[in-house]
Amino acid sequence: MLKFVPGAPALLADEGRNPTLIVSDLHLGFEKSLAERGLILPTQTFRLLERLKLLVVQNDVRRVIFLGDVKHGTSKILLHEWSDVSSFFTKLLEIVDRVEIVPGNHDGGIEPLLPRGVRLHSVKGYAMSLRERTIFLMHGHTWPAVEGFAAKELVMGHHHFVFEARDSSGLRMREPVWVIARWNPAKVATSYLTAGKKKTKGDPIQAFHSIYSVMVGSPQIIVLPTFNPMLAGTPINSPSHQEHIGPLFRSKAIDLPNAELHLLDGTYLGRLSSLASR
Ligand SMILES: [Mn+2]
Repeated sequence: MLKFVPGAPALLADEGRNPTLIVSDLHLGFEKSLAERGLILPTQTFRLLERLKLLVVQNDVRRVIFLGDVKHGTSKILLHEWSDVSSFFTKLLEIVDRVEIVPGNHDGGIEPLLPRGVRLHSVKGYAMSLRERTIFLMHGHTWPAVEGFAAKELVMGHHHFVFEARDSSGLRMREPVWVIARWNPAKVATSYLTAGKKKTKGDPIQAFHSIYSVMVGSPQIIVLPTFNPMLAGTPINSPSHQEHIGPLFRSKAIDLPNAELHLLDGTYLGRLSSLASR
């Protein structure tokens, strides 16, 4: 069972006594890129660590899984990331047994920064068994591994979704949102087959099954808001912002009009189709 942590951009995968905490998009070291644009901010790494530790303690967590973009620098490792990222994980490992990362597009070259004991999963995601169910965990910048198409739940980050509203005087407010959606199985199968340059004649779900031996299901898709509250968001109700759109959303197989939006405190905003024009 997956539970939303009230007031926090975090999920608990409940396996009985000690649930697993799932978070995404910390972008450790993001202050550096702000400094390049003139905004000087002290390092936020250890504030984020304290937030995380609080959730660990409050929920008796023994295992933490990061759904990518743990760090901010992409192609090359920025100098200050060496010490910050390492000590972040070293300190986290002092209070939990297991720390795991499903890498995102910002996590290139992260391996040498990680202390022993941190497990790195495939960039295509990780199938987590939770009692009889499989929950597929991924970052969201790539297609999931084929086994992800059969999961009961698909959890990802990457998109940094926020809900944007304007009041009558033109003031803009943005709030991080949980996005819960479904895909059209035939459409997603077609898009994946097309992306892989496979023939798509006939029933795409059958074609997918005969090539990959996986039956495309109809998972509940959950998109995590960023754990780092200081990142710029992508307004899901404003189509002009497409910066973080991964292949799943780009394929248009996800039923966005019927996607359900919730604020971090649990407030249900409604379906996107009823909110988009505000
Ligand atoms: Mn990302």
